[in-house]
Amino acid sequence: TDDSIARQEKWFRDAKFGAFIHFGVYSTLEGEYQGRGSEHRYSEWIQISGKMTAAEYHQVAAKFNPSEFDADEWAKVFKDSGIRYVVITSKHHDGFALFKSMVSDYNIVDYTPFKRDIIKELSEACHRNGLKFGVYYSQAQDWDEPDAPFIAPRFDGRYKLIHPDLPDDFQPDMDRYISKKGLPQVEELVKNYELDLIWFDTPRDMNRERVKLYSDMVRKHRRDCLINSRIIHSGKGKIEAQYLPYYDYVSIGDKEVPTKKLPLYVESPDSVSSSFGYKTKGDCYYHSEKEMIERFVGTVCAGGNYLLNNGPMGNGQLDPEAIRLYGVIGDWLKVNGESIYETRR
Ligand code: JFZ
Repeated sequence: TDDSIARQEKWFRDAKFGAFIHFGVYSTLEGEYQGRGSEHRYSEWIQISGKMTAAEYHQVAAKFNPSEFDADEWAKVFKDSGIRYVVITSKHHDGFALFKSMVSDYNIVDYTPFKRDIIKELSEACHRNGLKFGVYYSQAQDWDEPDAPFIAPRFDGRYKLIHPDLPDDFQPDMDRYISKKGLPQVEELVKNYELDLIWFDTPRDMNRERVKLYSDMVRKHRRDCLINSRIIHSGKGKIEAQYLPYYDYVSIGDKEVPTKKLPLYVESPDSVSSSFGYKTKGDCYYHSEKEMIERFVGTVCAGGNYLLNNGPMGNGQLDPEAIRLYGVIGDWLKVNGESIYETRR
């Protein structure tokens, strides 16, 4: 583990405050499709909760045009709030990539009128502004790929609803998905972008071999790139030392309080609201200023990093209420930053 600590170049151990960003096709739907789906907490799950077929979702994707997106503006807002690292959804469970990909044309450059590579623009803007940059990549779950089988067991019948043209006897093959899309896209990300970390999620059906494929690919091209623990199931509340070679730090669950000795370092992912993606429909609430400060202070006082999510709007602008809540923590840091940071900037 000495080696992994060295790999981190220590920045993560004293970052304290990061910005998580859930942005994609779902951002334009704001939590509802044809009157359906708004009961789900998370607007980024609209393809499932709105019972959308892949073809319907493609139509929304083909119109995705966040013309107001300005990477430098985002980076400045984060920097002004005392944020030190940024993690954005390069591909969420819907399978749509926010980066130019040769592996699948289901990406923002090839599939939309917008045609700009958001991952490229944001990574450059972050580094220009002295922020570390990483991407979220949904490695196990891809609703656009019949082979990525997450929804098959969990959502009875949903599988055929999303992909109605699949033959009845279709057998999902997760290894085929990983070799054809997951792994080559992760290779594109680590080769083509300057990544300080990669954030995997919902590791359903991830076994040792699959995890090793992904982590070896990341390490091969970018030795210093951190990998979070959600690349693999380590058991709820339990941190298994045997999995350590595969990741560098632990992203705890939203309501999880770790009870065992923690390896290396911990990060608590959270959101300014009850959703990760931008949501205006149905039940959705933002946290109060008091809650934001309590959650932030609770995390950093336990020695962790607070990765606070915002969901930008479909037009590409940041959500004004999210900017305000980041500012609340930023103001707290202006007064108290000196006493919590080891390193100055
Ligand atoms: C997952 C995603 O399904 C969700 O859309 C979002 O990206 C979030 C950051 O990650 O949802 C989770 C995964 C794990 C927990 C909670 C929500 N957890 O362990 O408490």
